[in-house]
Amino acid sequence: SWKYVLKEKSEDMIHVLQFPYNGEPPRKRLTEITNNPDFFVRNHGGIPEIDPSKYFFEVEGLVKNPKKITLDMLKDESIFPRQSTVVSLQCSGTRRIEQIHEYPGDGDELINAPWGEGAIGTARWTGVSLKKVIKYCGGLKDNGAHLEFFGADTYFKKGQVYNYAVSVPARKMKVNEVLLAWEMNGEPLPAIHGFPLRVVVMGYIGARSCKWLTRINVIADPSMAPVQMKEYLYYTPQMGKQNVTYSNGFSIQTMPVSSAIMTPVNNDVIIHDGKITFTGWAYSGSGWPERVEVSNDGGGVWYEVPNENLSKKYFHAWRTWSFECPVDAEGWLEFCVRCWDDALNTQPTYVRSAWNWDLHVTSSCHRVKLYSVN
Ligand code: MTE
Ligand code: MO
Repeated sequence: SWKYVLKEKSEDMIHVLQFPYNGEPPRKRLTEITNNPDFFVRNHGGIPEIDPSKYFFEVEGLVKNPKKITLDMLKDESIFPRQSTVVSLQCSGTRRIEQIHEYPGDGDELINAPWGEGAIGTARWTGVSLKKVIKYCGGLKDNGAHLEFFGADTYFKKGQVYNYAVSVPARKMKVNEVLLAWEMNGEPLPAIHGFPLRVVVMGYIGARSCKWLTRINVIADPSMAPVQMKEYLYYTPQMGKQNVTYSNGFSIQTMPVSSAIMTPVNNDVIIHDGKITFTGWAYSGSGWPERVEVSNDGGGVWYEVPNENLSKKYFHAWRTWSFECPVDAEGWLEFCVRCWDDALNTQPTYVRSAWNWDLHVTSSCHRVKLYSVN
């Protein structure tokens, strides 16, 4: 994978894991549309090399007319209408480092990546809605309720080799929230992001957006593959090693509302005239990020970020924001951010109320400590 990291990623990527390669950009590179070289990378195994001229994917299982579909067919606008949509992808491990600092436990994810605020990014993805592809295949059979995606990459877990595989409920496809994409921000998908074709599932955990797609299998129940059944499970905060089993975790799908401060960063010394400028992102997998608030005293008093300081609204993308926060006090101060979405969902105040055994979905208010010189 290193060859692709050098070729396709920015020099200042933070390498979170060497192999499988996992990396995130420094926070300041999280722009409204994230540049491809700055987009975080989450891999379970290696990066497969695929010849696009020989490439096809299969649609099979509980579908009326199983088919093999090549890239040329998918790009043929007389068969499939093309769609271009701005979508954020967020790994459920985003900001895991805060849970590790709270209490690392000894769950499976301990061997996993200690992500910061950068395991999320936003791109304009171009491709074809999976709904059109399923329609082309005659539609689902009556008991076809889940769509299982297979990647060309293999990975190892506990001595066994697997192909990457995950599934999403068919209703997600029916509402046009699953895209098969070959372009990322107007460029062919970089190899490291799934060339030649990947799935983009809007509003869901990044794990469902299968890269290097080889097969779509329509099934009656969620995928039995280990990534679906044994990873990306959320346990209640009371559960620990005495009582955690795969069957009592629930599968993470829609991402909750969350946000983060991108600048300044923790421990910065800020010399100012009564105002400190903050930038950040805010995202909700189930709706629109409507309101962002910043606190200058650890979550007591909240200031609303004016709407004109929030970037454009896209249904399945974050909004980046900036805010000049009033600050009178001097010395070490704790600032934090929270977002509200259009269903009035907001974030837990402290990381301990979001803590869970596998250290997923750190959606509590993001905090930075700054030294204020006024
Ligand atoms: N698809 C395949 N085939 N293999 C993988 O390891 N990782 C998933 C998902 N799709 C993965 C995959 C996870 S956990 C995430 S968060 C996203 O890809 C990350 O997408 P990116 O690397 O393009 O940012
Ligand atoms: Mo992920």
